[in-house]
Amino acid sequence: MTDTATVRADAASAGPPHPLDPATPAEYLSGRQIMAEAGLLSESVRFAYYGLDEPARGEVLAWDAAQASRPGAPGAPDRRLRAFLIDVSSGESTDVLVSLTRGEVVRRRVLDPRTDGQLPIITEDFAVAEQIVRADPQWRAAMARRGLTDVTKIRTCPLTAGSFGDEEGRRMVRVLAFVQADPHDYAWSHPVDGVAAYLDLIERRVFKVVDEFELPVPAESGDYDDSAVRGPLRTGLRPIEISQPEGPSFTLDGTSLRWQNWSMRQAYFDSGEYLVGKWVNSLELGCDCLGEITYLDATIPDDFGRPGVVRNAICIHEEDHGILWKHTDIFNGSAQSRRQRRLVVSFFTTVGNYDYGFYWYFYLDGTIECEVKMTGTLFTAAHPGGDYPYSAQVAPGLGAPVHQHLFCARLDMSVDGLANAVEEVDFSGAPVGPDNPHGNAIIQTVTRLGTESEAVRRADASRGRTWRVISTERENRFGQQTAYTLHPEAAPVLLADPSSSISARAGFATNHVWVTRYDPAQRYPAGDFVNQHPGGAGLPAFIAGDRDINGTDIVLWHTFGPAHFPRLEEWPVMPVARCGFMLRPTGFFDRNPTLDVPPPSSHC
Ligand SMILES: [Cu+2]
Repeated sequence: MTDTATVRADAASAGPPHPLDPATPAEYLSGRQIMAEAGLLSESVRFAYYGLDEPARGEVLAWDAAQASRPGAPGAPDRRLRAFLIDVSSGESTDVLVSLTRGEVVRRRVLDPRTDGQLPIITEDFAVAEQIVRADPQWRAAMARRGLTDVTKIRTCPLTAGSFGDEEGRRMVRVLAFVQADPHDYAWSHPVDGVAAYLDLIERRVFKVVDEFELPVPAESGDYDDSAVRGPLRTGLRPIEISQPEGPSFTLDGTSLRWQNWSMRQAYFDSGEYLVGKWVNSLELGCDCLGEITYLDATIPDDFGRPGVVRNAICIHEEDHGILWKHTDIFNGSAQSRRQRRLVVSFFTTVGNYDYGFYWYFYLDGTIECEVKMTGTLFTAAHPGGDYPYSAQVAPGLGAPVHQHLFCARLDMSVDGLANAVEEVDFSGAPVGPDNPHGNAIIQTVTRLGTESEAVRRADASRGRTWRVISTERENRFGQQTAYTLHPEAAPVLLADPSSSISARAGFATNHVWVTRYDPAQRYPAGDFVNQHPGGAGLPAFIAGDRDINGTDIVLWHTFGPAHFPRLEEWPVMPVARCGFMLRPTGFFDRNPTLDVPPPSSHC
């Protein structure tokens, strides 16, 4: 194999489908048929979301155990798809659950948008918004006042509306404008500030135009494809080639991925106002990924619930990761080192102006790392010049607001079985006393989090705070409970005022850690329906019962991500910024689990 070789994963596994396998095109079509027969799919109905409804963890474990003892045994959990249906003529929004196994609709709930929020933005909303806004007389007048009379040269950006009390149950977006003088122009360079069109997506009309102030449209081009903007391409970068002459060290059977002492399955789901997985990129070998790459395609349904395939959506490969361990012994003269290596499972998605890469790393020493790569372009507005605390000037008259990227990982933990508990671990200096006469001793303080309300926690970098998920049933050779530790980055939690709408709507983001009792219905940290939700859903609601989390089946939720004051160097396209967290074994193994890793070559 060479560095340009690509291996396509064989989607068909030898065994029966696993309950966590992604839905296939045939399953999407079959689910669609069931909904059509139940009268749910009129001509004006669109799919705002359509995906696998993951079976409860207990059902999956039971099925795994049954297959291990008797391969091919029956008893797979009910195979279900979940669909969010929006009738674009009436606005009726429905949450539907379909059983493929039983061939029927098993649940159908019509949402009340005032309390439940709205379904995610659908693909056609982008084109519909531009068409309607461009035709609106009041908005055209606002543009004309700024000298912008050719509306075909104005691009519109439909932003989810949030919840500020002016929505009255409408399904709506707030539309901002950017000038794109010609098809290759970079619209983000030219925001038309001070004007927002409020668009009702069901009535298909602009019901309000806010025209607050007038600032010049920034003129400088940000088109980084234009040699006049970027200058001549630099030289001197000689090729880097990565080759694995014997192929990668992992195997993929269907969605069952095995590498070293790891085994895992891939299931994906989607979330948010615009969705994330829906906008997954098709990756290109040699451009997005280098080396010995295995790709998985993704099946993504469109607005009509018809399955489409995104080629090369998920990238799986191995990476050298520098030194694993190394020591030169001053007494016995032994000098040895080992290379670290990691299995990488990743995808990239484009959500509006930003491009996000989600990377999961699995290391030889049992470490799991999640890394989010943030790139793409800054969301821009006009900048008034001078010292202005709310945004950074990145080009003349062009500002990029100070903002936060806050992600929440739902970590469905099972450390050595289902009976787990979480401990908060802080470092501190021990007080001076008979045990510590010189005041130089350092100790760890361990606090068990007993209930959901006790487990709403913030990181504390000054104490090196981590959280340890322990098995309450299994012990290591010293009788300590086996554990995995969450290492946070301790960036700020949500900085918006506690009285703000966003604070209520993104309650999950007001703390770094939450722990809940496992509940298959509690999957999304801001609740199931984020778009225009008035607030209070998700984690704050999940913990309202203050359940016992000590020695039971738990879920650990971790909020992470940076506060971002844009740099000049991030315009017009942003070099990748990274954030994430690590999970490291802590007394999970009885000693360094990588002593058996061979030296990288015979002369080492
Ligand atoms: Cu940012």
